[in-house]
Amino acid sequence: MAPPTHHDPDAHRPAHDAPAAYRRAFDAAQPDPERSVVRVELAARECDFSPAGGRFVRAWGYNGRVPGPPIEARVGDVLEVAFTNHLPEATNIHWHGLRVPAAMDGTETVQTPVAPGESFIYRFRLPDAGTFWYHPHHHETVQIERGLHGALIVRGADEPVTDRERILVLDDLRLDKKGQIAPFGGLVEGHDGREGDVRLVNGDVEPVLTVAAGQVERWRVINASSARYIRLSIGGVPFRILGTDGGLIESPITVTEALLAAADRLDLAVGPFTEGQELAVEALPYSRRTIRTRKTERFATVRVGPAQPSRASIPDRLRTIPPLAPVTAAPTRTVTLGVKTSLRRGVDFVINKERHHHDQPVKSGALQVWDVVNTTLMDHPFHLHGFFFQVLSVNGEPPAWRSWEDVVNVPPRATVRIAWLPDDRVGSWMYHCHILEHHASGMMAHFDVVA
Ligand SMILES: [Cu+2]
Repeated sequence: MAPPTHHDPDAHRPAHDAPAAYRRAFDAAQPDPERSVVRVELAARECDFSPAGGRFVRAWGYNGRVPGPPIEARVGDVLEVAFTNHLPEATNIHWHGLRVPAAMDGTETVQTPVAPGESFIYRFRLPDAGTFWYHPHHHETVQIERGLHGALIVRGADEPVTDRERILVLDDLRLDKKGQIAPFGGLVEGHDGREGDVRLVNGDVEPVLTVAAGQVERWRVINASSARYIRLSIGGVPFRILGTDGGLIESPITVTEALLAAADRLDLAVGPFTEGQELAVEALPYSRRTIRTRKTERFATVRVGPAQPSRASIPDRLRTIPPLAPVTAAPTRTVTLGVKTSLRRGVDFVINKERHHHDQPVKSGALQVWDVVNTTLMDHPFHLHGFFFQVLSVNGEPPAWRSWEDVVNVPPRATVRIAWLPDDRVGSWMYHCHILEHHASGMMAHFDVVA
């Protein structure tokens, strides 16, 4: 998107009462006076797309595309999205991972869903660089699955230099015998969450990604699946993790695989390769203790073409992430992910034993240390709206490196301790499991940030 510019005085909103660590992160994001307003028009409507290059699948897309158009901007820009709903049902847009004001979070708590034929303007400043995404927060099991989701990329001033950048939105679709999106529901789907056998990269089935030999690419990977976990491998060769949900990590980490829970993002440095190499971009088996299990499955193929000169430069130090709390910090709250049997629905996914739990408010500037306790026998991707957190420990063990996250996987019977700081963005927020069927079942909670 070409960012047209005009001066916007009210976009500058200091976080005056946020404690030091968070304020530093926020100050670093203050826009310069030359910042831009990025204006985007999004319309949700029924559309056809052909993931297998043949048969058309009836879908719901933003601007007639699945996934929706990527929105690209710079830190400090103001994003203004004029949204129109041409769907046969109400919808809204949640800006996943963005530190927006509560009123712009796009949930039903803060906004009446946009009725068919109606419009709404979302407008907020982009304080952080990173790989984010947008999707409805209404009837998600159907709306996101049918194709309503897109990437939102915010670039910072000091990004590592790579030769090429790709956005890879990974998704899966469950099609019926007629090749159309299968009807929603059923016991297995309610328990496991919906997974499909058609695996998509940017709406294509197993595309070939041609990479020039000798070059290093930045891949911004988004797991837009309803429920699927992707244990990502690139032909088994090493690649570097540069960033996670909340932007760059402190130093690149070299791995041969990385797990993306549902709604997770990872920024990777991939390559260099040698000409003629062919590598499978695939999901290795990962058991999240579901009824249905999966083998290794391919998402795409990397084919390495003739060499091109490289100007890639990835420093050993990407940025500093000040720790929000010591690993030993005592929890201020326990969030318990659980299941309950239900005569009517079979099983309910709950938080603190309650469907659609109402949790206690938190105070602006008061450090939060939460134990997210999974009492169930399956994994759940925990998502906090509007704020990044740091993982302090998983079952008492500190993680190998520090990062800002808005999604963390909570393994079965595990306790994940997170720390986060509510700033001055008072209002209604929520957290929930990002397996869409679990969220819909009730594994979510509302809470307020109060002054
Ligand atoms: Cu869940």
